[in-house]
Amino acid sequence: MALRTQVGIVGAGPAGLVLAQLLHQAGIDSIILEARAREYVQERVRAGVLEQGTADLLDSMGLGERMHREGIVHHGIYLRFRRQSHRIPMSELTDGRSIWIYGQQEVVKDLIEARLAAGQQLYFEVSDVTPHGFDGDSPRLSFSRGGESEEIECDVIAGCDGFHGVCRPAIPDGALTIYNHEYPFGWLGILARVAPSTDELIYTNHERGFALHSLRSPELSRLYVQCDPHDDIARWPDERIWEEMHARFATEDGWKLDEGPIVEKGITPMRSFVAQPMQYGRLYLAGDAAHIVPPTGAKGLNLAVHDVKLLAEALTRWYESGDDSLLRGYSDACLRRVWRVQHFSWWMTSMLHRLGGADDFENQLQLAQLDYVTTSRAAMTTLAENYVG
Ligand code: FAS
Ligand code: PHB
Repeated sequence: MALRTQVGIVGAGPAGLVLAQLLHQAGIDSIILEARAREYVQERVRAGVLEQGTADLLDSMGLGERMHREGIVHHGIYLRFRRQSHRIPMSELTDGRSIWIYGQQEVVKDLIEARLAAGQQLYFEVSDVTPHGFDGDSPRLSFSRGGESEEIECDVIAGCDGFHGVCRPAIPDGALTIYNHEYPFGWLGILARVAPSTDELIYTNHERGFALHSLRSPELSRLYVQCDPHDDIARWPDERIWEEMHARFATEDGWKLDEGPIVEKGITPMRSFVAQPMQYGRLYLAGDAAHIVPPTGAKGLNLAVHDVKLLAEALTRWYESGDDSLLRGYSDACLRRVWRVQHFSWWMTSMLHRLGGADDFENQLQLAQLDYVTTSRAAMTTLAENYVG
């Protein structure tokens, strides 16, 4: 006997979970299918910065309580180059908008808890998820759960299954235009049980490569260094990681980076990717299923949330009035923000990372750009309004 719902959602990451919550609040029924176990999804260490709009949306969904209690509001960031730090006063430049430091895994925990507490359907550890019939008006999702084959009949499928999911590849060849730009470097990220050595994020351009000092709590630091995207994490013992961090964050005034036990480390390759249009028939792609940005602009999660906010609004209008104009315009509406964010993330990445093989001329251009961004109010404001979203 097939299950029946209005919206079949593939993926319980930020995109799928926020979409399901927004639909639930609009009285629209959905089922989420997630390949991984709940523990895995909730412990995956990924994004750390919420734009003002994302934080406001969590509040509007009644899910901001723990973010307000445990999250940290930031009003600026530092750009560090030539061993000197320069603060970008983002809130001052954007009429008070700020960012929230609140880990993606915490957002996911809050959303899953709310979903299950409301008795809404979310199936973990499913397999063989396959979208069918989305080129007509009776799409279905087949999948396996506990060794049993099952099916969901729905009106619409939301592909929120990330870059390696099954929904985008299910769209017929030739229907999508793919834009893909791979960078010649990746990020080695660590989570260290030590109080952050800074009050706000530090983005560093150094001759040895980019470094970022972020944080998760008063006791937990999140740091990254630019590395070879194909490097093996086994070649990065803690001592080497800290040595590289000290070298890249060093300043003329003797600023000190405190070390602590590294509790998590990993290497993430970097790419810019867009699949358009972000819809095909009754299948709608959202988040990393449709686009990937380099994390330098702290945008991935926030862009995913923006997509599903638009998708939820479009579906709500369609169910309430039969008007499908927003659904028909979903992809175009998302892509305006996607390409703005793609450009900003590429710009931040290009300005801060030492491009392998770049000649001195290109490094001088980066430093000139950094000098301008940290001395011109107009240039600072451009960075600030893109960063806070
Ligand atoms: P997600 O990938 O988060 O979620 C997709 C979900 O679908 C996953 O739970 C997956 O298990 C599930 N799924 C996949 N295939 C499936 C299938 N066949 N059937 C059922 N379920 C399936 N962004 C930032 O802003 N800042 C950062 O610092 C940052 N760091 C990152 C580090 C790493 C290692 C990675 C991979 C990404 C990082 N990102 C960062 C980007 C990240 O935060 C994404 O933008 C964000 O997770 C996007 O959310 P979703 O679109 O929901 O995709
Ligand atoms: C993080 O805290 O994980 C983080 C912050 C800013 C970024 C990327 C990652 O640009």
